[in-house]
Amino acid sequence: MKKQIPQGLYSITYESFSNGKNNIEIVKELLDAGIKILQYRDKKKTKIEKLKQCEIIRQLTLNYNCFFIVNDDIDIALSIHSDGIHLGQDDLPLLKARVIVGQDMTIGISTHTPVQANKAVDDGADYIGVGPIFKTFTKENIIEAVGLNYLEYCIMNIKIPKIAIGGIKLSNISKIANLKPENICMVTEIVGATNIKETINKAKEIINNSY
Ligand code: TZP
Ligand code: MG
Repeated sequence: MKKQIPQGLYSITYESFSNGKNNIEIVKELLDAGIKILQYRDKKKTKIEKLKQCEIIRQLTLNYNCFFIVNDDIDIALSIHSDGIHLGQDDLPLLKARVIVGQDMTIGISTHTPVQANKAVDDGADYIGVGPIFKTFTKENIIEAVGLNYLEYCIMNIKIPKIAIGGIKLSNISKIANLKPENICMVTEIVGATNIKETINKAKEIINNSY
């Protein structure tokens, strides 16, 4: 059976922005701080390096009852039995991915325009990424910010869960939280924080106060 995606803060790994800590160390901190939805994303490692980290993280996320999503690598996702896979617009198309992963695995799709969002829904996505809302230097191929308007469009028109992402910091998260997307993702603000737990607690407080 397909697992329900938890609402709230959505975390993504990014080792090179993690103050010298590796993904495993970061994930342990995230789980201890109560993160309930986590995506493994690493654009620099080899397949075998990613697999080894994902095997460890799968066990940790099971121990902490955290929903675990793998970015890009469908083969890794299947072999470690992750809860989900996240794909971008240039990855294997959703309909092809669905044939491979089956009905029970969650598929998330990054979207940047209303056309992409509606297509993701029509093709059976379980959630969409909505962004980058603000300018971000975290993504390798920097995409122009899509702005709050696109998030507003998705909130009004897209019925599956929406994950707001891109350039979101403690300083601007309330602008996002006020629109009440199901999930909000901050990448570097969390993995690069001096005190990860404190940053997560502050973000949760802002999100909770807006509901
Ligand atoms: N997809 C859209 S923006 C982004 C990804 C993976 C990176 C967001 O990182 P940050 O550090 O929260 O701006
Ligand atoms: Mg991808």
